[in-house]
Amino acid sequence: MSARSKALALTFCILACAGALASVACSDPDSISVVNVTLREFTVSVDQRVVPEGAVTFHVTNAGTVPHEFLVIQTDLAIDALPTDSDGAYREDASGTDLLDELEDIAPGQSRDLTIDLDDARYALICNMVHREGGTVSAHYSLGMRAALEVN
Ligand SMILES: [Cu+2]
Repeated sequence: MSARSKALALTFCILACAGALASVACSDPDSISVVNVTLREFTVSVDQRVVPEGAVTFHVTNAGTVPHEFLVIQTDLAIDALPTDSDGAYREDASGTDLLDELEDIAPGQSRDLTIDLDDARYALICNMVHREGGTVSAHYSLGMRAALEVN
């Protein structure tokens, strides 16, 4: 083998190894998706609607003026068609839904993180706070605090 072809063979090896390392890093099963969530009266907004299967960190900010909650529910139901109680709040773990985790009582201006392993499925992200004032009961879910997330 000539010196030149030896050098070429070595170069090829280094590139191949670098490529192999890069592909390992790309398919790293420990990588975490981050979804930024903003809560306010009365919406839930997300900066991503579709994320890959695996760990997902929800960075949840209450940009409103009253406390809110953040629930992650696995369901095939439409986000505005979850089972509700008479006050309009989502009935937790009702048929067709699986409440996976939640952050309770997020104060106005506060940000909190929730990390969950999510399977290939559809999810509803909602606030299930119920506000009672005088004779008026208002469920934030029914007022519009819901967003869809797809994991695949
Ligand atoms: Cu709320």
